[in-house]
Formats: sequence, C-alpha cells, structure tokens
Amino acid sequence: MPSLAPVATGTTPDVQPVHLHRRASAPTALAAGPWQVEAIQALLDKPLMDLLFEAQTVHRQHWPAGDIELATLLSVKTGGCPENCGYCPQSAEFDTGVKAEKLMGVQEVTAAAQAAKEAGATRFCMGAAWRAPKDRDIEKMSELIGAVKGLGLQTCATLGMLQPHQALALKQAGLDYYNHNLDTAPEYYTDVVSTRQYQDRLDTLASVRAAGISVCCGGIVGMGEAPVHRAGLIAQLANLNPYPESVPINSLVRVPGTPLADSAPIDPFDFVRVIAVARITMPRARVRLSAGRQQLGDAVQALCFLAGANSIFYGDKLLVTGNPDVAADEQLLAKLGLCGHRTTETAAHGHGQEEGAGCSCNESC
Ligand code: SAM
Ligand code: DTB
Ligand code: SF4
Repeated sequence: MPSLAPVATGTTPDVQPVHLHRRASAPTALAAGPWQVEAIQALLDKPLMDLLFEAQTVHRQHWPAGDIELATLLSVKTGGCPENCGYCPQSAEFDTGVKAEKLMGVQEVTAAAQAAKEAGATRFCMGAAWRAPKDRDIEKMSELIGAVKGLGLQTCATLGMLQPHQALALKQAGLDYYNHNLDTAPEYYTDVVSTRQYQDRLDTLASVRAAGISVCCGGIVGMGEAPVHRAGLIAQLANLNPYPESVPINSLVRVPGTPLADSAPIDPFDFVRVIAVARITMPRARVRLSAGRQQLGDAVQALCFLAGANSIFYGDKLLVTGNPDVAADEQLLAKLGLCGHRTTETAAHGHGQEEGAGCSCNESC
C-alpha cells in the first residue's frame, strides 16, 4: 500500500547526516528510509559547484548523458476553474483575461498531437481546468486519450482530483501518466490555495498509483516560499513510495491578475538548486524543467540540465502562457550537445532511440 501521509516537516536548518547516494534501479520503494526535510535543506545549502557535481554524478549513474525527453502540452479545456490556486491564470476567481472554453473535440486534439509528434515530442499531455472531472468528462477524455495513444505517443493528462474508479477508467483508455502536483510544502499550501487540502492531492495520487498509471508530480518555486518550504516539497515528493516517475519543477509564471503576480522572482541559482536536489533524491525520475523557461535564459537552463533535468515542455505554449518556441529549443539543445529528438523510454534502461543526430548521449542515437 503506498504511504501517502504528509511527512512531518521541521523548520530548523540543523545539518543532519546526508545520504547522497541512495541508489535505486527504478523508482520503486524507498531505498534508505524517508528523507528528512533537514537533510534536504542541507543539500540545498551546499556550495553550488559541489551540489551540481553531486547531482550530475547521480544523474550519470542512472541516466544516459544528454538524453532529454520532449513533452508537449495542450490545454484541452481552458479557463473557468472553480479553484483558487494563487498562481493560476485559469481560475474563475481572478481577472486574467483567460476565457472559459468547452472541452476540445477529438479531431482538433489529434491534429495537435500529430503536430507535436512530427516536431519530435514523445509525450503529449492534456490539461483541463477542472477541480474534479465528472464521469461524463472522463468518458470524453478517454476518447481523446485513445486517439493520442493511437498516434504512438505517450499519453499524460492533468484533470484535477480523481476518484479511484475514474483513475481506473483512464488507465483502461490508455493513459500512461497522470500529472497532479503537490506544488509546495504542506506548511505553505494554505497560503497558495484554500479551496482544497493537501490531503486531497495525496488522495488523488494514491488513486492514480493504485490504478497502475505512472505518476507525474512536482511543484512550483518562486511563489514567495521560504527555502524550508522548497525542502519540504522535495521531501514530500521523494517520500512518496514509490516516488513519481516524472517530477515537473515549475518556476512561477507571474500572470497579471493572479494573487501571486507580484511575487519576488526566485534567484535563478536557487531554482537550479531545487532541480539538483530533485535529481539527487529521486535518481530514476524524469526531472522536468517545466514552466518559466522563458524567464530563465539559455545559460540557466544549461545549468538545470547539468543539475539533472532531463525533460522539458516542448512547444510554443504551455497551457495558456508562453514557452520558448520549438526552433529556439532545437537550437539550444544542439548548442549544448543534448539529444532531444525522438528519444523514447524503455522499461529496461529508461532510454531508447528511434533516430537522432549529433547527440552526445552514450547510446547509439
Ligand atoms: N486543474 C488541474 C490541477 O490543478 O491539477 C490541472 C491543470 S493545472 C494548470 C497543472 C499545474 O500547472 C498546477 O498544478 C501547477 O503546478 C502548474 N501551474 C499552473 N499555473 C502556473 C504558473 N502560473 N506558473 C507555474 N506553474 C503553474
Ligand atoms: C506542470 O507541472 N506544469 C504544466 C503541466 N504540469 C500541466 C503547466 C504549467 C502551466 C503554466 C501556466 C499556464 O500556461 O497555464
Ligand atoms: Fe484550476 Fe488547476 Fe488552475 Fe488550480 S491549477 S485554478 S485547479 S486549473
């Protein structure tokens, strides 16, 4: 039975013994007991070069060098959400200019997924601005999932809170991953959203896991949280048992009209630190450098890859906000000698290729 109770988080930054090499061949059971928040904070506080070296060392023990997963997002049901997540442009409570739309049809979604595939994406993630889908929404989503799966893409969806029978229906429809973020530490959660509880998120994650769907779960930094809250978020993620297969780390996109629009931007090196600590604590997870890449610039993104990020959102748009365009990402990956094209995961070693050029990864791209 997965253990999904919130882990007690301390606030003292006492330095505890840090276990840097908890190796696990797959994101299954916790190898060496739960991560303590203090131990994670000690990692976050390390001299940056030491932290990067450590993270890259762990990365190379578990992943081929240079392999970057490309995941494309599509907002299939935009706006009008009844939740009040303080970061989100799609909440009906905030005046952000995002209009509520109906769920997209199968033809439009299939065309977008086909275009993403042709551009090189291997995963297609459909997002809906729902608090919790109704059963009839799950039926319609099942049709979309089947169509995307039929193109040979990995499927991912993020639809809000799920009941166990809904997760099972999505699994049957062919859903590979479900994205449901914990967003921040439990202690900071009520500062960000009041229309649901942290435990609601954990319950949905348990339903997803129980249905046999791979878990995509991460968070956002730059929401005014303290460093201890970043450590608390990573502890929550790393202590999920098993930890998520995909861990998206978002840098807040400050959208005018949202309560968090005036948050002080995070120091880019602190963002890199969070990526590095995600890599060290969850060695076999795909750590995704997610929202906020437009603000980071090429050099900081390169540091994120050095810190162990091995996935990006790929395509000109996230859900409703912008993302670096495909041409810019192709150039960046080529400049860095990273292999972002047509890499696919295999159960055996997490990396397989259909084709690729100029790649520096250790496999025969
Ligand atoms: N409604 C569903 C839910 O909340 O799980 C799915 C869509 S929601 C937009 C998916 C995730 O996007 C959120 O959990 C949050 O982590 C991220 N997100 C939303 N707005 C963001 C922003 N302005 N900046 C960074 N990440 C954001
Ligand atoms: C995730 O962690 N980040 C993505 C995806 N999962 C669904 C969403 C980012 C949203 C950024 C703001 C927007 O465009 O709505
Ligand atoms: Fe709704 Fe999801 Fe946005 Fe929260 S993050 S307001 S649940 S769409």
